[in-house]
Amino acid sequence: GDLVVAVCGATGAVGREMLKTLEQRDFPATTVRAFASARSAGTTVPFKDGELVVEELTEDSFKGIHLALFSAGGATSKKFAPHAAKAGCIVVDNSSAWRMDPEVPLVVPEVNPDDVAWHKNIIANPNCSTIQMVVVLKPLHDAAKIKRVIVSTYQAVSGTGQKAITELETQVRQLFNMQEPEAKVYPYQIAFNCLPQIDVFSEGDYTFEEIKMIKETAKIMGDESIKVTATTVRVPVFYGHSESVNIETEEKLTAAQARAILAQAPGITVYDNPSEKFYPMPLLAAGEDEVFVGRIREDQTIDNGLNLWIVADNIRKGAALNAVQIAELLLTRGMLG
Ligand code: A2P
Ligand code: 11C
Repeated sequence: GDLVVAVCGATGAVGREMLKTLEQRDFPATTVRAFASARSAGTTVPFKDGELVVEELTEDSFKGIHLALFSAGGATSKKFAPHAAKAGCIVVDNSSAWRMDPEVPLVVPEVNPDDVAWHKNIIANPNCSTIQMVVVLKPLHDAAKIKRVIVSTYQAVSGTGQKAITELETQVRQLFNMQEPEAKVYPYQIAFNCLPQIDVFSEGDYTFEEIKMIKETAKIMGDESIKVTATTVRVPVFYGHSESVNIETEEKLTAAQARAILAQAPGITVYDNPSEKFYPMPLLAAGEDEVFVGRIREDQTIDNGLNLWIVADNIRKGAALNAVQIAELLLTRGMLG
């Protein structure tokens, strides 16, 4: 039968990647439509061998659409997703608008695929830095029960969207031309700098990005007992988030055991050979589907602890790919079309 798919926010960094991912994975849509704001209605975005004409997203856009992948910011999702859901369209939403709503499943297919079962037409895609971390934490938790996680992130500018990609590029050009770099998207210059602030400051002087990592991890893993603390940092990298992750477990896991468990787990590539200087890096992970993990070693300051270095393409596994995988899960389970 018919399977009509909409990408809402199709002109953005993630929206474009969603279209590319639908194409690359041969998602069986009969029609794909591209939506964005009135500003870009009438422009085109590349899809397959041609292009799609961008349509303005309105409350009445969802008639006849079976599935909508949203990546147009929290405010747009808050406003339009309920209209889509009401029209019988299933929304997979990449914004933070619905993630902590108890009526909305928050899904990473490698971790909690069964949570799609209870959706009410809105399913949330987690934050990119959370997704790549839980893909790795889940198999270790199943094996040895994680008690505590300490994570520090090194996040690419593409996480902020297209305008931040342009800002880093422009600042680098300005600096090489002896000009004063202009900071518009970030509060400070991002070129050749690191900003220990992602999103706004909130409770207890944690940033909202840090709070997302803490709360989303508990919801996805379905275990409130895992304690998470986070420091999230923006670095001058275009694509690929990196994370230094320290875990404390109930049971002992040696580094070799952890490596073996992760090598078997879905969605993960263990890339860990210090003697050959093999370790994950953003330049290695960019454009790839897998979550890369390396630098796996025992924490010598506690009985049961491990250190890990986790890298993934934040636009792919962190956003577009995870959303399309959720859609594929709906298809496999006969919940779509
Ligand atoms: P537009 O290009 O028309 O502004 P990014 O995260 O890369 O900044 O992209 C954000 C995406 O969300 C863009 O596709 C943008 O479209 C879209 N968007 C922003 N506001 C709205 C809105 N009110 N309705 C629909 N799409 C929106
Ligand atoms: C970043 N993690 O790298 C953010 C982007 O909640 O979906 C994604 C924000 C979100 O800036």
